[in-house]
Amino acid sequence: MPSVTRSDPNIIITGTPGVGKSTHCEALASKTGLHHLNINDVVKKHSIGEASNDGNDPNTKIVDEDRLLDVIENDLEDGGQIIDWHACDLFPPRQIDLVAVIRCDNQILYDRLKARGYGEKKLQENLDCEIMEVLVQEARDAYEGEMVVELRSEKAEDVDGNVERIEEWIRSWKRDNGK
Ligand code: DAT
Repeated sequence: MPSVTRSDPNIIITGTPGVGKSTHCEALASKTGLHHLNINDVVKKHSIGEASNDGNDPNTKIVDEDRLLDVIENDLEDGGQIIDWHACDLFPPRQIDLVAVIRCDNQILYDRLKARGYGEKKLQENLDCEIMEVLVQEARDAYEGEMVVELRSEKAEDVDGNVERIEEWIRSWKRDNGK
């Protein structure tokens, strides 16, 4: 393994909208003290999202990925980032240590997205994304196999179990990297 300079790992928490990314990131950040890097907030703060032509949802943004990477470059270099975003293949593999793809049963996901007020078209697109395992495939295409884990987030206790599992992984990353 090449030696890394960051003293804490960078972890991507990804998955279809509504699966529980932010819930996991918040819980993990409060347990570990690592930083919840919410890419939605970064996009808003730096105005690097343009409204898409998708008339279905005015909030859908096309993100300028080059500018996004420029803006977060120093954070990734420092390490200790829990990256909260529904895409993962834009982040340079050399700066990423773990990719957790959050998964959720489709009926539960339907109910969560409905509760968010998603329209039928956007709802169906997101359910298709989950059924087709789009994010799992993207993660497996972009990162080495052992870096990618799938975690289910259907019940409240799933979050606790997943966070404990990632905390254990962080401890072992630190041991392996002499941190
Ligand atoms: P995301 O960030 O992937 O869009 P979220 O963290 O905002 O998802 O979660 C969407 C909703 O689902 C929110 O109301 C919290 C709820 N939720 C997420 N994971 C859950 C779980 N394991 N058990 C119960 N509710 C959960």
